[in-house]
Amino acid sequence: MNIICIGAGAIGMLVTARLALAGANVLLVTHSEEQALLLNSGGLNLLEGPTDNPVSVKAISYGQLAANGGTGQADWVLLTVKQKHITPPLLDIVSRIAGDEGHVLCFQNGIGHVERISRHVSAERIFLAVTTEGARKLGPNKVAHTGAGTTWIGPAAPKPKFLTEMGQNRQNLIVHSLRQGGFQVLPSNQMNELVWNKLLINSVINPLTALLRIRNGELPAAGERIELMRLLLNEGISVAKGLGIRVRDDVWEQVLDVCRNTANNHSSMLQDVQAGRSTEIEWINGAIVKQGYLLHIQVPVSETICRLIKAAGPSGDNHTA
Ligand code: KPL
Repeated sequence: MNIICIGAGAIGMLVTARLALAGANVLLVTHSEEQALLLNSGGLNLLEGPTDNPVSVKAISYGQLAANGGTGQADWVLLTVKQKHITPPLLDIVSRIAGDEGHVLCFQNGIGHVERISRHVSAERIFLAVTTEGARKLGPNKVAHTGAGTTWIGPAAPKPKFLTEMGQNRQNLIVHSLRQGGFQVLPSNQMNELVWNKLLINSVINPLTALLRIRNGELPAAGERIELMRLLLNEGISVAKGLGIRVRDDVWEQVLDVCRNTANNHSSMLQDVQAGRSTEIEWINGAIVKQGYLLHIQVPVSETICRLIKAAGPSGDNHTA
């Protein structure tokens, strides 16, 4: 089975390294040519606890992949880029390398990408992954596995009848490969619910840690912080329920658990803000605001938080999804 992983960030590098170690045929697509060269010549350093494992990987830059014209090279395209990088030119490449039968597995935080991808790849071939694996990119050829988690995989389309026989076979293959790579993987036909539950958690932790410039473990402190966490979560829950999504009863405890379990982490949004990059706010809290508007549900705190994060981003970041 041919796997092409597009996006050499923390999750893309972790997944590629583990798959390569397990003997899978995997190609990692990087943003820059320098990173591809570095990975091809020196391998990828995977830090698992105190152990530094050099892993031999194959890499190609996005530019080289765009120029080389091949179609149908991938049985699975693992899309590990951020939401903002899922652009029409990238999707043209995805659709070319997936050909008529390749399937796409999306690892993004937030929502909004499936609609964009389905303009290029037929809906029944789009799958979602929700993962609680912890990973931190330490350099262009170095990633730390900061915590073992669970990864749920299933079709993006809300109705399981969308899982065709080919989709089912392909799902079995990718689940098997990822398990061979040492990940705990669970197939699911309720990806929409899992995505929304993760979105609710991210909608609380990511913007608040980014605005307050604190680690995840420092967020649930008594007083204003807890108040803001609850206000954001309650707005998100109202919108999710308005959409008919089943929200877990213990979602508040889950938020607190994630803060505890990832206490030392800088959230991805804090990392973006600190690096002067635009953030994923539009696809997380922005999605709550957009859906709230459509459902006539007031979400004033989410609206203000979106504005504050955009104002803190590069040139007042007015990127829209
Ligand atoms: O997913 C995350 C992120 O940073 O994007 C959390 C769960 C908040 C862990 O840092």
